[in-house]
Amino acid sequence: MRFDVVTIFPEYLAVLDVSLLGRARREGLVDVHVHDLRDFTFDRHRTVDDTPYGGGAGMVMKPEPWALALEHVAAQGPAAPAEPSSAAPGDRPVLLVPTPSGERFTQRFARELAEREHVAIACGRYEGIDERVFGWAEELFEVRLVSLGDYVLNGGEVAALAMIEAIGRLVPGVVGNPASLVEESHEDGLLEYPVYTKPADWRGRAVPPVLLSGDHGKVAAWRRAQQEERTRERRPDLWAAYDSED
Ligand code: 6GU
Repeated sequence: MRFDVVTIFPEYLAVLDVSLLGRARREGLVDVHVHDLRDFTFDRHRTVDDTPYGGGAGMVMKPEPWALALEHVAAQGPAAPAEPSSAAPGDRPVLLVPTPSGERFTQRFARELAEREHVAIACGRYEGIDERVFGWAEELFEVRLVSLGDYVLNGGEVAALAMIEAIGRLVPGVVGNPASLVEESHEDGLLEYPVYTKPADWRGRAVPPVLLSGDHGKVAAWRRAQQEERTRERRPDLWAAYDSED
């Protein structure tokens, strides 16, 4: 699968070269291209922002560099149509726009995106991108404004890294043992159970005896109970949604 990230801080994405995703890139499982928004400006100062209509604090990202950058990205995608307007909605690549005013990015959403061939990410800075860009981009992309949670980051880059990791690790082959993907927090609507390794007694703290019993049924029941207890205590919101399912 291919990711294209547009940002004014391309060096921010350098960490994608390391760790699991770095290996996946070298093995050709995940292809990540980073583009500098300023390469799509033509003035001496490579200007990407301007003052907001209606007044107010801060600066707004100008629409035209975004249009040029996103046209460039759409034309590079794995399934770029010769004539963009002939693309059916299902074949458009996805454009993720990280913003605290977006819909929540969840494990379910990550799973859906891991099935796509091409995901573009538009990292805004300042007070945001001129709103008209999102409507304009619908012709080329399925546009989704997404938020990681209810707090504010300075720009979309850290969110882009988080989303690329969350999506990329679900691409077959990226995580060595696929079984480790199913027994994880959020995969079944519950938080993960606690885990332990040797020694069985560590600084006076014992591993829960059931885990040493060799009784797989008992272990599974204990883990399930732990998942439920943690979810109830730490994430009442998830627990309410889970509890109302059955
Ligand atoms: Cl996705 N972007 C920004 N800029 N801030 C955020 C966020 C995203 N999610 C939470 N805060």
